[in-house]
Amino acid sequence: MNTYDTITFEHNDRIALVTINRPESLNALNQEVMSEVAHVFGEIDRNKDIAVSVLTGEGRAFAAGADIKEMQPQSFSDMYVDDFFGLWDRFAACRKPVIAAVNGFALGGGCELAMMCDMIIASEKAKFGQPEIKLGVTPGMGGSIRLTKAVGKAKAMDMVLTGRMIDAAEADRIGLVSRVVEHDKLMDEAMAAAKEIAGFSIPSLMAAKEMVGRALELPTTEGVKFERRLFQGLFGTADQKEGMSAFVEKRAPDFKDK
Ligand code: CO8
Repeated sequence: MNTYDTITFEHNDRIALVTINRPESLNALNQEVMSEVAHVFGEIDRNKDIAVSVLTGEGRAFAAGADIKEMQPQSFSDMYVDDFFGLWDRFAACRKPVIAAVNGFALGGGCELAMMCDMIIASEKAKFGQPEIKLGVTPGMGGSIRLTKAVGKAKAMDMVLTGRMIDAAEADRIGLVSRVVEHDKLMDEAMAAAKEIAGFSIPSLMAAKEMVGRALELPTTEGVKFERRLFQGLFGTADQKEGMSAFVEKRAPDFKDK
């Protein structure tokens, strides 16, 4: 078992819970957080006992962005040669479903991190924004792409050009989040969604995540073909036989992730 300094990690009953734990800086994402999150999600991907994860933040933020104090002195060559923040691609490449439980501020890189997840369940107190323009920069962790794909040009331009924060109700209205729930029930609701997902077969969950992810990248005809191949491929699993037999026999399925 690895120990981490800037995150906590636990897992039970096929569900991993990862919490960013720098509340004194509103969970600002520095390189250590990035390395630890990338590492733990690599472990989660490999761990056959984990089907789904929940990612949240300690305190009053999910994450208030990349750590401005760490970035402030960096030069272009520092950023470019080190591929600064490139490791976040490893998190985005996690093949199992990840639910962001957004408990407060999700700003800049924090909003971008939430958007790398597969579902966003937001507390009614959550706030989303891409305020980088106020710092003389722009989104840099995929926000210009993922936000535009999630909410369309009109809202993405509004958020990226003005840097204004939106509340959970607006985030829900524009399709940025999956669900908004009462603040005190956030973790219960996120864990309940995770529990539902964790009851399914890991191969089918991975296929579902992969095909919806590809839907955003591929032209429609290619996406439909990709989906069909994955769907057909699932007929090579024992869990397809079990899931469909259980339906026919009017009983609960007993999936084996095979
Ligand atoms: N970085 C570093 N420290 C932070 C950050 C941050 N992003 N956000 C908050 N903190 C720190 C504050 O400095 C403060 O520390 P201290 O007590 O030592 O002064 C502590 O957290 C608490 O914050 P505040 O006192 O400011 O709390 P408020 O409730 O008054 O305000 C806000 C909350 C509105 C969230 C405010 O903290 C804020 O505006 N934070 C910055 C938000 C922001 O601009 N985020 C975008 C950062 S840039 C970015 O994310 C780029 C991502 C792409 C990088 C890709 C690289 C390739």
